[in-house]
Amino acid sequence: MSSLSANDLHKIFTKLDKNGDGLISIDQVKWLLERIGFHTTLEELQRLVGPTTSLDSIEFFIFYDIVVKSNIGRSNQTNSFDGDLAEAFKVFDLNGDGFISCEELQKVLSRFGLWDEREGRDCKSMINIFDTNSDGLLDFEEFRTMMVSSS
Ligand SMILES: [Ca+2]
Ligand SMILES: [Ca+2]
Repeated sequence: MSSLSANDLHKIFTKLDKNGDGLISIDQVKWLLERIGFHTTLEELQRLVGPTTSLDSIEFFIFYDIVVKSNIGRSNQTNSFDGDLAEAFKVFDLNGDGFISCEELQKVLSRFGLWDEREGRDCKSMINIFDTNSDGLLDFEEFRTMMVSSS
């Protein structure tokens, strides 16, 4: 992560403000952030800047400050955590219907040697703990809760 001085920021702003109207667009801000190692989405930026689509230089400086301090990189980690979870979910969802059934949970856990019959565990009661909508299956959100609470 590189952090820029006010002078650098001013130079960058002038460069980005191609038509010289003293405003730069959110897309340009996003592009700049990516250049310095902050990967974020337009939605995320929009949340931070509010209902505007362009920033003047003062707003840009303040915004840059907020972004660097709040460290958008952290939400990056969350994204890749979700990505890993999505991969894990696919492993469990053997028939690919978007839900993990009792049988699927048991099969996959046994495959990884994580299912111990002797403990007398039963997949239904395991699922029940996290099955917030009580359909007897784990959807991605429920699966996520299970993984988060077990890690
Ligand atoms: Ca399934
Ligand atoms: Ca469910």
